[in-house]
Amino acid sequence: MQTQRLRIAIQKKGRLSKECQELLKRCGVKFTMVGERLVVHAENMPIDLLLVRDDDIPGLIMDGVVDLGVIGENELEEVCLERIARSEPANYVKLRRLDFGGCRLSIAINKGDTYNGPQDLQGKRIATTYPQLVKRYMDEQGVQFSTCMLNGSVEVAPRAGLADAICDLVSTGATLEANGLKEVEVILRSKAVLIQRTGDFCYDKQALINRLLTRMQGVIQAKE
Ligand code: PRT
Ligand code: ZN
Repeated sequence: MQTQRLRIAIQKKGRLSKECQELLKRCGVKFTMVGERLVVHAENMPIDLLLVRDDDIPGLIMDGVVDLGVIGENELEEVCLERIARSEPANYVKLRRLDFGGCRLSIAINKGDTYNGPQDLQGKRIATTYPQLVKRYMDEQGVQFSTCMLNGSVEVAPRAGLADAICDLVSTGATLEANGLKEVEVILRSKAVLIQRTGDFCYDKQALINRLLTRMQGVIQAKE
């Protein structure tokens, strides 16, 4: 169901939501967040904001349910690999990389363990929320491993005896430090990105996207 209004999916609550809302506001989109609403209508442009869990954003784009979305590259690439593995549509257009949400997806092991390279992970169990990205990396390295899939508390898995290593997002490194872990490999460097569904847009929608992109360019450059 195509609507005339441009649909943009953004994270409802979390590390990307504040900066994402700020960016849209600086681009001149006027809106007010009200309670637990899923859809927020912009007041001055034909734009609807869809407020969802970040995990849902890549799929909403790849299924063509929304027109634009803002998502971390880590989540985007994981979902993409997952959908390819299930033979589901996994297409999208990356419009631009944004200047927030920076982090890296890294493998970490117990501080006391020695490490000379990926081959030291041979036969080990790795706890992660990103099994597809870990598999891609380990396949590239030709190293066999097993997975321990966790959607939270990944950093406690080695201490709890659930895994030998972890692969998780890192920004300052404080969480690894607090859990007696050390970062040994960076497998992905990630930032928030603006993505678009594939397929055609009506003239007005395309013109609105172009206008938003031009403004975004200006907003981001002004900050640099
Ligand atoms: O509820 P919802 O599903 O929408 O949110 P979420 O809990 O899945 O995601 P959220 O809000 O935590 O993160 C959203 C996105 O922010 C991620 O997908 C990344 O693209 C980006 N991002 C940037 C981060 C971090 N930095 C980050 N440091 N996401 C998570 N972390 C976590 C990390 O998992 C670890 O637990 O912060 C901890 C490490 O931080 P340091 O500073 O101690 O290294
Ligand atoms: Zn999430």
